[in-house]
Amino acid sequence: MKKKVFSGIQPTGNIHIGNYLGAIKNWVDSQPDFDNIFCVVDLHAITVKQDPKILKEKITETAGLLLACGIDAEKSTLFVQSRIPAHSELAWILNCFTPMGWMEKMTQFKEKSHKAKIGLPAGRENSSVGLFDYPALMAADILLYGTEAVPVGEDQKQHVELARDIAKRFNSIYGETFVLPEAVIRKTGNRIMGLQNPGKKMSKSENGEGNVINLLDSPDKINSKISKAATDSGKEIVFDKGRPGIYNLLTIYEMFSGLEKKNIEKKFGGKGYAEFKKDLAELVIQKLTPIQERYKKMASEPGKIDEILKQGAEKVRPLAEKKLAEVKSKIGLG
Ligand code: AQP
Repeated sequence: MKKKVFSGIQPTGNIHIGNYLGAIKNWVDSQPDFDNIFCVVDLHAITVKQDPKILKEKITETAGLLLACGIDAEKSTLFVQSRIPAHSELAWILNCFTPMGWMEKMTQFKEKSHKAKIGLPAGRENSSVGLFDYPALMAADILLYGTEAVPVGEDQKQHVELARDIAKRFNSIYGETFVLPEAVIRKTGNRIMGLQNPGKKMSKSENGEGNVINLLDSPDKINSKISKAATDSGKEIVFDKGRPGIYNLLTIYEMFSGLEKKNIEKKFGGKGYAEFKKDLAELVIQKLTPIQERYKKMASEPGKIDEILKQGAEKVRPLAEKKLAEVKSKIGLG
């Protein structure tokens, strides 16, 4: 029996190399070994303000990019979260078993809440209850499918741990119901930082354009963004965590090239930042070009991505409904 894996991505903007190196690449590589379910988590996306027309486009684009990155619909299941109402229903039930104190400890809410706009005047009230409660929905996503492993970037580890705690609590009250999930985090690339502000993670919605390399960026854009990326006043091209700019660029190089750290340092020993950045840009362009080509081909075939998503939803629906029925019956709602 293959291990059950679930992971999701928000259609909140342009998918970037942080999402790719921290999560998607892991998902693609793990396909032969695991029983995978991947989800475009659009209900999570609406925890912050979205333009409905753009959101609709981004749902399809995100799914198309996952497929272009190598998610194979024959080996893995890909669907859109809101098409399976059991996610929302289980999230509500889990809310009622989650102590406020547990939710209040979530650092992502603290980081996002002051920027998360839902259209009210400036101030703390600008963040939605949904943003605060995001981890309960994520727990529902994971627990509905008997998930054992959740491959994510470092930023989502705390949410997976919360899902595990909620599952444990529910099981201790009602008996064995949920499988306890574990976060799977890559040793390298689990937190790709912004190019201009390497003190903050690369993010779809929170950084300026120059901070992020999007999977669909043109070669010119990639060249320009990498050439302007922050380094420092030092000269040596070495993996030194005390020099976050160059460390981040080297990590991106390591992830895309598959070379070992010591070999990368050797390759660029005695060379300057400009030469390293030029090589890095070439490497990123070389790795992203096939993804972009596959994406363009897929996007040019009307209805193809939607059909894959429809089939994915039909595959997971009975699993989700069965687990929800079990939960409802145990708590007296069935
Ligand atoms: N900078 C990052 N480095 C490594 N992994 C990352 N991930 C996100 N940013 C980085 C991982 O990508 C997966 C999908 O992320 P998400 O869309 O669910 O939401 P997020 O973590 O909030 O990502 P963003 O890009 O920062 O989106 P916004 O700006 O909309 O919040 C996750 O596994 C995540 O860990």
